[in-house]
Amino acid sequence: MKTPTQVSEVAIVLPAYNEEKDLPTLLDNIRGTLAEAPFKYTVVVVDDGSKDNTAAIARAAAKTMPLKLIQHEVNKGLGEGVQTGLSAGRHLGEVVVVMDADNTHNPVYIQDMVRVIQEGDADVVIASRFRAASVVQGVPFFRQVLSWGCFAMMKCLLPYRNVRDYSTGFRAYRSLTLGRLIQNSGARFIEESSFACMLELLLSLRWLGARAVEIPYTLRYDLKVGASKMRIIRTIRRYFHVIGKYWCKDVLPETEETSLSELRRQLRTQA
Ligand SMILES: Nc1nc2c(ncn2[C@@H]2O[C@H](COP(=O)(O)OP(=O)(O)O)[C@@H](O)[C@H]2O)c(=O)[nH]1
Ligand SMILES: [Mg+2]
Repeated sequence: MKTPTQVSEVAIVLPAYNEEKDLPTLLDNIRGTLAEAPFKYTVVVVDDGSKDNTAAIARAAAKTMPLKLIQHEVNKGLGEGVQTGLSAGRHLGEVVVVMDADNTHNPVYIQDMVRVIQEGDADVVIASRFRAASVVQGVPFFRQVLSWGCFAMMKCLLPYRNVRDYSTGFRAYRSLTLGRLIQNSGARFIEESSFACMLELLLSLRWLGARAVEIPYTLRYDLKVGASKMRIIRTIRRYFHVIGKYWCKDVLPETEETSLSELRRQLRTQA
């Protein structure tokens, strides 16, 4: 069923930890790219206890563009950063886009993602590395193996209709769907603090029966100046934890949340 939605405002959430090297270029690009957009936007920078000038950069940018800075006093991890950003962002627009603050995700795709939600075909739109027209530049070999591994495991164990890229952070969410998620899971709707939070969030949307659509894009990892914050071994460990948890939810008889169970079962069998 289509759910066409008028989108007049969009929140762009940037979870940021020590991003002083790449954030200024990204903010300039957002300002330039969205100057003529058919919607208003607000950038939400979630500074997660950075020790560098990330917060100062965001504060200075707020004088020249619509930008809200939210700060965690101490570093809480990507999961809490994304949760804080989504919780604030859903009140600032009909759509919330989350993207890396390291200038590897080009804001030029935001309008395409918003259009898909506006046309009513999706509740979450994923900028995917695994579509025919997608290009990945500069990602280390082992990191590519990791995302392919995640894709393969998910296709076998927890397939989500239309989805190939399960672990990327570059996604757009319908705010109403985020509201449903919070209603269902509570204010702490992301439990993972590690990078596996992106997988957890997607699986909780799958569980809700949210519709996903992917668009191709070019990942410019070669533009990244700062170092990656991902702790690879920890992320792999947490992937297994998240996959195990949701796999059990899928196969074990449901003990709670029975109201939507039939709809979920139908959507899962279509996947
Ligand atoms: N809030 C928050 N964001 C983080 C943390 N660690 C990384 N990030 C952000 O998460 C995004 C992804 O991290 P990044 O280093 O780009 O990972 P990579 O692109 O996968 O190598 C970036 O926007 C980071 O600033 C953290 O501890 N807290
Ligand atoms: Mg990145």
